[in-house]
Amino acid sequence: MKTLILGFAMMVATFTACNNNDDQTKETTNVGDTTATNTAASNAEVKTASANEMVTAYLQLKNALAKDNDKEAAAAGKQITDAMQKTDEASMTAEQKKVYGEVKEDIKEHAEHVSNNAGKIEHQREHFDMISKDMYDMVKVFKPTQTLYVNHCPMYNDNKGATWLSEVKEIKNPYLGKKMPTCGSVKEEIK
Ligand SMILES: [Cu+2]
Repeated sequence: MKTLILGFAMMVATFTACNNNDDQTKETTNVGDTTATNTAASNAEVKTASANEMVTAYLQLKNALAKDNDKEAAAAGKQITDAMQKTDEASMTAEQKKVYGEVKEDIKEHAEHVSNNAGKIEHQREHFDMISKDMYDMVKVFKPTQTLYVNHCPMYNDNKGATWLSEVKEIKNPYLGKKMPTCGSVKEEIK
């Protein structure tokens, strides 16, 4: 757990730097924030916890990266943050609220980077790696409506490896894409 927290601290440092290098990212984020405020107001009546919508958007992101499609990945990143706008924490159990509270800022930040980085698929994949860790924690407490498979690719990131969630048992690697579509194996089933 300590290693994980340290890891996140280091990632935050890295991504701060990455933000500063990208004026366009800032601009887009600002526009996004304004829209987000409006969306939040108009969705005040949406009562359904959007955890499942987040998972659906995450799976779209995963499938876009597996196809090497950076534009679809960017759109899916936006869908993740849109789903989060609708989240109703009052409808969550204490355990769900705790886990969601721990991961929400992190997921939001990484999803924003994914949506702001069409054209830089390797950069999107770095953020997808982080989102995948948070989504894993989430689906452990928000029972998914469909069976999810926890897959692992040992080669990504100079053989440090990375994990992702999938709705299908068949391996379609989102980290290596068409270069090595079947690299990886199923580690766990969540239902
Ligand atoms: Cu970034």
